[in-house]
Amino acid sequence: MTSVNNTIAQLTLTPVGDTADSGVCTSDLVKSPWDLDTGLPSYGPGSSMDDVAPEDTPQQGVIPEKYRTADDAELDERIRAAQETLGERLVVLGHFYQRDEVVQYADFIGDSFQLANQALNREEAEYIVFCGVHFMAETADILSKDAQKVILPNLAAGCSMADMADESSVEECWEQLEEIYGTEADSEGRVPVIPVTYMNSSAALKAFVGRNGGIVCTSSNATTVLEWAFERGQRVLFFPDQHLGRNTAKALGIDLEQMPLWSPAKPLGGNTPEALQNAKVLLWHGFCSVHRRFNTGQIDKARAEYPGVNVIVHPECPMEVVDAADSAGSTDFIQKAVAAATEPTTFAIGTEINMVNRLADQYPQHTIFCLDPVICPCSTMYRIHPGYIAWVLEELVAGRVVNQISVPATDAANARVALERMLAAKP
Ligand code: CIZ
Repeated sequence: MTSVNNTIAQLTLTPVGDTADSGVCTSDLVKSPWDLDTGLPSYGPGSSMDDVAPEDTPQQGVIPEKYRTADDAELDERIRAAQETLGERLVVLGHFYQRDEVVQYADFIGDSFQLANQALNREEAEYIVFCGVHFMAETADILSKDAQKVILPNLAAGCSMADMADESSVEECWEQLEEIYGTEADSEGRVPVIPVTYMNSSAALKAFVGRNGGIVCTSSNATTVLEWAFERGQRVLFFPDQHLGRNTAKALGIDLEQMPLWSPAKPLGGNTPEALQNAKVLLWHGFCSVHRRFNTGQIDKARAEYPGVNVIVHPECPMEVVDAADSAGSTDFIQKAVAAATEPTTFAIGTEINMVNRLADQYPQHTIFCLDPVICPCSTMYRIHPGYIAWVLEELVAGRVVNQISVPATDAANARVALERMLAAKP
């Protein structure tokens, strides 16, 4: 069986497809992220390069030249030596979407749910170096013990989807919803609205849902979390990812007409009071720039070229893509689906390219390729580079903590409530 292994070798890539962004996507970031880390707020080359980054997006300062000019072998030596010196005092966590050059140093690789559990349970580690993006490091800080320090190797590793819902817009939305629905529970004790935030959101928003009776979800437990919410509320405000919200609610049998989109810049989110009265799930106008690139044309093409292909996509993809796929699920679901195939199978996968390429390498008996022929990586995940890892680790060896992610105590306490509800709601 051939392994169709997509690479990120192209430097200038023109997106295709009706839902793709209009700009040009480049993978220059792969080589030298520090060239981008001194400029204006932006997500850098990659899938979210056309998204507007908030003014206060964390920026990464310049790191010493020795890390910027070192070759792969030298960085490898430095990182491994520092890991050896720090021993049990250090744990390195890596997200599935990180590239291989990074995850090779991880003590544990997983999705945000699994990584949150690691942060909760690695009590022996003084330092948690998080190879992922900002909201994941915040979650690790919230769940870990006070004495533990969480470090994000590059502060510019954010998430454009998480930035699409900010605290003040959500508070404003909440006030409008309270005016429409009131605050009284119905005869079954269900409150008018339960806020549900996707893990891909700031700690401030996790705190918001914590203090308003809500809960966090990830793509691996969104169904369980929505069921939890409907036991306690008449409807749900779901942010920031409209697609995960819509796909999950639709699978639970909720009518599309009862899922209005909430556009934060418009009064009542752009809805009529009647539409809001009828609503079961209010979907925030947010999306993942990697996953919205997938379209049904790509699925048709895969089916035409590879009869019998098994198409698996992530639920952050648009609804019509999820509907046209054979199955949809989180990164953990995708990984398990490939691992479970006993016969050589062709898989067309709709999620971030690093994970697809890793699966293709791990399972050479299968043909595995990314549905999107234009390799447009997650720009923020790419901000983590071995050069930054070497820098933060050698600073730790020298007794200095750089790039610590520390959530203010009040937010941390409220966010923890929402996260613990999620961990407890696990099926
Ligand atoms: O939850 C995560 O880690 C993300 C971003 C996706 C997934 O499906 O695991």
